[in-house]
Amino acid sequence: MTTEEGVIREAQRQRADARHDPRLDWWRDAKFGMFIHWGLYAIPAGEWQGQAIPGIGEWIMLRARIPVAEYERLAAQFNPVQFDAAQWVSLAKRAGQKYLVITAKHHDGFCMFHSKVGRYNIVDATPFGRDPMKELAAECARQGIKLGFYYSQTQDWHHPDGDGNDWDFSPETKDFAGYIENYVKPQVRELLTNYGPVCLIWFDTPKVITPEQSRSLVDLVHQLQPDCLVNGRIGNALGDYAEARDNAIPDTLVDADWETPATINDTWGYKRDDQRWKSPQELIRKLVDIASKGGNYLLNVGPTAEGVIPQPSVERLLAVGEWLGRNGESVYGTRPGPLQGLAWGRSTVRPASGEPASGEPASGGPERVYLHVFDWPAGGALHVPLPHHRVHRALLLGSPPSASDGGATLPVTAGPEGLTVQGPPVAPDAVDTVVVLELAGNGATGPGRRDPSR
Ligand code: H79
Repeated sequence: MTTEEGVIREAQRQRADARHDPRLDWWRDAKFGMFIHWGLYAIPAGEWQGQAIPGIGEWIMLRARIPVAEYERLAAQFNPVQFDAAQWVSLAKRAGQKYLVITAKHHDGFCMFHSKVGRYNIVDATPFGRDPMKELAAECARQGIKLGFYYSQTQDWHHPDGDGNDWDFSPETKDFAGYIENYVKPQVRELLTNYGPVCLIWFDTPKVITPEQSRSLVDLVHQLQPDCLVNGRIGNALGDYAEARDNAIPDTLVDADWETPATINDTWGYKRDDQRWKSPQELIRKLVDIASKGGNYLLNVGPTAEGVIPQPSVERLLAVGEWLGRNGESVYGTRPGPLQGLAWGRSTVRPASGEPASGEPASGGPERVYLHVFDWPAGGALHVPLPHHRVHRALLLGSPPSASDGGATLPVTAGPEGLTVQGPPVAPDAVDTVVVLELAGNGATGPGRRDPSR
């Protein structure tokens, strides 16, 4: 068994130069994105011919072995009149998400964009007749959020030569190379030509794709839009950053550009009976956990066939956004903190000014270490194992910045085992109280420090 960290490190080892690629700067600072899985599978919503189909909702065609001719008929019913691009983008913004990635084509092969390569797409095959990707691209530009597309490059259960459908098509007679050349590439070209700047293409489940095919897709993306990132699931250890397994968070810091794609409940595509919603606390702590280990959190919503993002998702995203509204400084633009494996929480760090994190106000000062306290100590005395650093001051994030304000700074005492920060007896925030340590001088604190030679 390979560990999750092992998978990511292996991917990164093969592209060591990428660690400092400035094309990823915005993405490294973003930390939090919205994933949207939306397609025909939202109509059956986990149920086929009166049977509940186990597993994730967007896999229903495979799990129920639905013939292409039958599944295709869903398109004639797809009319998401409640779809409102402005609302979706606004939700992502209020949640504090900095980029949005939506399924342009998932494994079922149905194109949620207007493709000229075939008619199995939302404009040509549904009564809806609109191109939601166009509308989202316009709204993302208007509201200032980056847009990326999920595109299933290997699995396509609708295309006779795509991978995965062995109930309609015989695997022996498939021309997979022809499918990549004559279908995938023209569609990737459409996505990168017709929708303005695309921040990334999110490929998935590489399976049988060859190194040459992966390479040629990466090259095509970069040729069309040099700044467009490619995620690691293009396969064959290529791509601009590494992807953790679905819903998997590494146990330890990973020195790589990596991302965890994750669900709020269990499914990606809308599934009516999946009500196993994670709590806001769980989501906030996962975001912080991921940021503290150097990753990004791409958190999914699965809108209904009417075009509505389920209310439990909305509520949770707004709760995360509310927390970020007060504590965003400790997440956006940060790097893994000097303290890893803390019993009571996590740490992130903002490098001293002169190394500003793009998109955030320059810190204009010393290095700031953020202590994310999940489990507030009884009595409020927080032990911080940072023995070699002199702390200029400690304060609760969100309290007035003036050092003369007695309510803002917290008393710090140094001992042989580290520092003790005296906070209030009761946790100011039961989910995650952020204590800021401002380090005196040019503190070089380890994992979060950038190599000044690069
Ligand atoms: O797009 C989402 C998933 O559909 C996709 N990746 C995320 C981002 C994904 N592709 N493959 N997988 C996830 C792994 C799929 C595993 C399972 Fe199954 C699908 C388990 C149950 C359904 C395949 C079919 C394995 C068992 C039955």
